[in-house]
Amino acid sequence: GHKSCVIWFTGLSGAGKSTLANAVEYELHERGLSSYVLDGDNIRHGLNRGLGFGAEDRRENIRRIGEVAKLFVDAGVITLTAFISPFQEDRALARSLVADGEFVEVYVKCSLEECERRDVKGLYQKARAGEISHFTGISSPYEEPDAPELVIDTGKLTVEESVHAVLAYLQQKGIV
Ligand code: GGZ
Repeated sequence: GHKSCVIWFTGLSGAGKSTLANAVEYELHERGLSSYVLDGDNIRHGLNRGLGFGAEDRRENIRRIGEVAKLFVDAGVITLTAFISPFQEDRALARSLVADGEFVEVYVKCSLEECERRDVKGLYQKARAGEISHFTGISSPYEEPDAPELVIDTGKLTVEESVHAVLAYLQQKGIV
């Protein structure tokens, strides 16, 4: 058995949120646990199609994701979310929707320099060239979490080490 919860990954574009969320989900699935990843592929292209990247649209994006995550938790699923979620206030709202101890905020920490060096999708280059507006870290702020349950420094840890750190936390808290 396990407790359902939200594992909320936050961090810059290219920090490794989706990679880590999916790798953790794989391990939970291997252990026979019910889990699911919410990310841009299944949310911004579906439910939240039409929302952009201004502060108000990001707030609405995160609010809806928080509400969906709450429903998944009610259904007994360990729910992993991988969104930049740059604003403290919006993350706090998502946290407030579930019970104490059911929200595990994971700050996927990676310097802007490193994210920009990786530039997996070429978005930073476009943002620097002014082809993408409101780009997080370039022309839109990222507010670092004050008191996340976990900080994962993907500039220093391998994916395997990062997954291990998340699983160790979940075990320590009796979630898995
Ligand atoms: C940030 C943007 C932008 C702007 C498009 N700013 O690396 P990606 O491509 O796959 O992840 C980014 C994703 C961010 O969407 P989120 O829903 O996670 O953002 S938020 O939580 O702030 O609502 C990036 C792409 O969308 N992208 N334009 N202007 N990222």
